[in-house]
Amino acid sequence: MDNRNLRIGAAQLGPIHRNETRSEVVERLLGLLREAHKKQVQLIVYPELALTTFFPRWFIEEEEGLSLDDFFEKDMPGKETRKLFDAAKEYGIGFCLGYAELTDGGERFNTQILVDSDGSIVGKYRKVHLPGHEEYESWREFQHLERRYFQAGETFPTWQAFGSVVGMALCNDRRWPETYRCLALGGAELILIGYNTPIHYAPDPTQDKHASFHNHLVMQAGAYQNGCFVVGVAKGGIEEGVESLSDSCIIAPSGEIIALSDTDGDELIAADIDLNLCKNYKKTLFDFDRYRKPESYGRITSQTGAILPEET
Ligand code: CDT
Repeated sequence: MDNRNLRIGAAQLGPIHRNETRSEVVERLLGLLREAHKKQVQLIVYPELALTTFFPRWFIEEEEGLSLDDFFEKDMPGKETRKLFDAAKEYGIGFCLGYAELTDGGERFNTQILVDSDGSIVGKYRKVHLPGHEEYESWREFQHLERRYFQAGETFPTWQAFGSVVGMALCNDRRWPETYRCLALGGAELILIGYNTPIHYAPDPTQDKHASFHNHLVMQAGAYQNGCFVVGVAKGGIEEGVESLSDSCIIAPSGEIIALSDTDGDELIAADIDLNLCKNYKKTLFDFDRYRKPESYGRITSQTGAILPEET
């Protein structure tokens, strides 16, 4: 069988503060890219909304001097991000980057792109599962207004790239098994996930102490149950007073974590992955063709919430 090794990097970011300019952030991304180049990384993955602070924590209409558009990109590459595309192309490194997208038609998405080693965009994913709420909620210490600021994406596409089949997901998507299964049904062997996860979960703070465990639990299960490599990349640390989870990792199809960050700041972790390992799982225990029972899974797509049996 052909050798299908890939050296992959997860470029965790520490906090990005509100007054940090795009150019300053791009310099940080370039620093991690240079480190990746030194380590001969072929594909580097940056977090969700990697160009700005995690602005859904604010009800922006009420914030003095803040405009929602300031956090969005109209062009990709744009004036400042062009430098990242050029440098990555020069090094021959592919990358995956999350950002807030404003389309020509005025639509807003939480988006992640996959860029090939020649600098061309091969794939664009728009976040499907938008967590949080739509309106200002005064009882919260901070807001989580993704449902106000973004429109939901619709599908989980996959792409032939980097000698593999690649899929992407963003943050809250990683908690839903449907994400991984849809991507794996599109042949994904490599799933790239950026995230911003505030450790304090206001609707149920008893979950706060499990933030790290839940993060790894869902991605390790997604990798194993679908015979995929999963790369989870955080923007962590204390950003504008809100602590977010770090714990970026690279996970093998066995479900094992093979690389793990150990800081809350800008940090590159890397691993050599053998994409042929996916077959060990995809052609045995999780041989979809042989063992899946879609005729028994109708509820997955025909209903949203639970429908209880009638009481007897
Ligand atoms: N960015 C993102 O999707 N964060 C959510 C936070 C929890 S819900 C308010 C997450 O699932 O990590």
